[in-house]
Amino acid sequence: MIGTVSRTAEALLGQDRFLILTHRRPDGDTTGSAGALCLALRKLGKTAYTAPNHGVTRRYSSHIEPYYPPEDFAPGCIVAVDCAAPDMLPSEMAQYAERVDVVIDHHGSNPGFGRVNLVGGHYAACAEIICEVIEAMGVELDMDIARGIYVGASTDTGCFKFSNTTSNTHLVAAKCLDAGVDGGEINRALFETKSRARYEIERILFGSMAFYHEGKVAVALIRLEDRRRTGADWDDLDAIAGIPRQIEGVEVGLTFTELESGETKVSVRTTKEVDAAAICMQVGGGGHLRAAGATLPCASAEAIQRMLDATEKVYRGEA
Ligand SMILES: [Mn+2]
Repeated sequence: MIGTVSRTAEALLGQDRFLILTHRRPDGDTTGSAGALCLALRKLGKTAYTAPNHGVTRRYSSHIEPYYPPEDFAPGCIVAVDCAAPDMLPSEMAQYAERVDVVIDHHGSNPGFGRVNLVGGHYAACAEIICEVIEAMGVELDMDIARGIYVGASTDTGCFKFSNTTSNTHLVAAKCLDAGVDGGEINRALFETKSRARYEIERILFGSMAFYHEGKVAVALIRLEDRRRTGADWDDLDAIAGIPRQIEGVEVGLTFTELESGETKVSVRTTKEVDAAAICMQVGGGGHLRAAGATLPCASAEAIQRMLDATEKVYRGEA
């Protein structure tokens, strides 16, 4: 852990007029963390707002949109939550990148770009750290604060299912349930309920799936035309790349999405046998061991061929 919870809590208690920043393509952790911290600071009698994030989708907007500042607001203390680096801030927040006062994050790669930094790389979710900071400031979790924390912990662990989930994640979730959060209802809405557009896109995705390398590699394609016809937006496509890997025997799931620009986005999800980043790095992309991606400057047919070649090279131990 870089920094200490108590010193971070102290730094926050000594400040006022907070503006809380979230990362680009905001997820449940950055928005849930921001909303929870904002409410906790307000409970202490402070002025606190969350910065408008233009990329927020309807799934997570309720955590930050109600707390957007008035236009003439001049922040006194800028806090970034769940932001791994200044360039992770959306363009509308770039003006604050150089003057972040407090960074609270769980990405081990965070360079510590604030004046005060609290970075715990072993936490599954930033929301877990936010929970500790809120408690250290002497604020009791109420249902509204706990809802943000719970959503952050739940979404960053795939509903407490991914290998990053720790006993602390469950402890934090337990505190949220004690504060009155309805975990079953939140998780049903986040992980089970799907929009009609999402359902139509999944139907297309399953129909498009083809298998290679003795069934170990699955390829799925979402065409531009499919998105237009179904009306599916990026919210509807959230985590869709995890689907090919669900099929027994599949070690590499390659999900291709045609972009308006004529380029093709690929998301790679693998099981423990194969390094996803090693596949994507061959085409200029990158990511983690099990989840990586790239954008190829070509049409989908060529992108599929290039990614199959790249995957083959990893299997042969050549990349
Ligand atoms: Mn996170």
